[in-house]
Amino acid sequence: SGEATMIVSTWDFGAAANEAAFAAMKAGGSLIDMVEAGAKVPEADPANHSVGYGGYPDRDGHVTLDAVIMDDAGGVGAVAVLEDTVHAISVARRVMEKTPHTLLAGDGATRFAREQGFPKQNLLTPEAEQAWREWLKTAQYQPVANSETGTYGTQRHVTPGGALDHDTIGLLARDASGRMAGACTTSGMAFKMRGRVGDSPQVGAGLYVERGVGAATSTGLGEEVTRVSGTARVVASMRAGMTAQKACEEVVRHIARLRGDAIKGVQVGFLALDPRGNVGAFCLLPGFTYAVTDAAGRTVVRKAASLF
Ligand code: SD4
Repeated sequence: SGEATMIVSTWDFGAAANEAAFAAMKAGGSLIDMVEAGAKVPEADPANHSVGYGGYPDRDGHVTLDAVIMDDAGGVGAVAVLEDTVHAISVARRVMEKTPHTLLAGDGATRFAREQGFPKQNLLTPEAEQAWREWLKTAQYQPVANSETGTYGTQRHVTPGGALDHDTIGLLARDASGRMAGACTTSGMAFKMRGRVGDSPQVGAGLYVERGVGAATSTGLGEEVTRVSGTARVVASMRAGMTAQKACEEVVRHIARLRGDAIKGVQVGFLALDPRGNVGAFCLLPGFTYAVTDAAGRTVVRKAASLF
């Protein structure tokens, strides 16, 4: 059951992130500390080609990161198209804490990261560069549906069409009193256009948190989430009385109705948490998994139900 869930995150590699978030809580950290610590795990992992270091680049060969962090008291910070910095989520947190703004993008975001002392680092690993060079042979932008094999880190691969599985992390946490926070971080869709911003760093698309109501995050083809303000919609449905599960189902059905054939073969998944620790998850296509950690620190990976 979802009773007393403390941390949930997208995909099976979320389990390692949840463990880091739980450890941050045990060390006396705040909810923001927890979600930041969790998001940093895949950001630093070169085997994850969709987040941070080792992420696949845009079509011009630049790795550009999108991230957002949010609490339930109006605190929001985000970065989009951030370059040369591993921990986009930590830069997003600095935007929240040190600037009068909620989102910095592009060169300004990268410059802010340098000013804040984040080390400059090339994020393009030899492996990611090789995948990009392979992709350049056809240069077809064809995002394919994400799906999990059930083993950490093995689910991302280039398909014959040149597209690949691509998994963002969205992480939601609550404390024993029902306060909540969330984080979402990604390198976005592989081989995207330069300057493309996905759903992940946009409040109400990749992440939304509302005190006393719920929190939601998304993964999959970001344009399909941004188009409908997906996580804002999930939380609005919860405010109107739907369970976290029903709210995730409602937005997925809405996207399918709205888009019809345009979303054939496209994956979008939503994950939601309410202040009592009930979890909801739903997606367009089979294969979306999520990691759930309870108040005792036990983590399990579950498979979300899908519309198709
Ligand atoms: C994006 N939503 O940039 C992200 C990608 C993703 O699992 O979630 N992949 O569109």
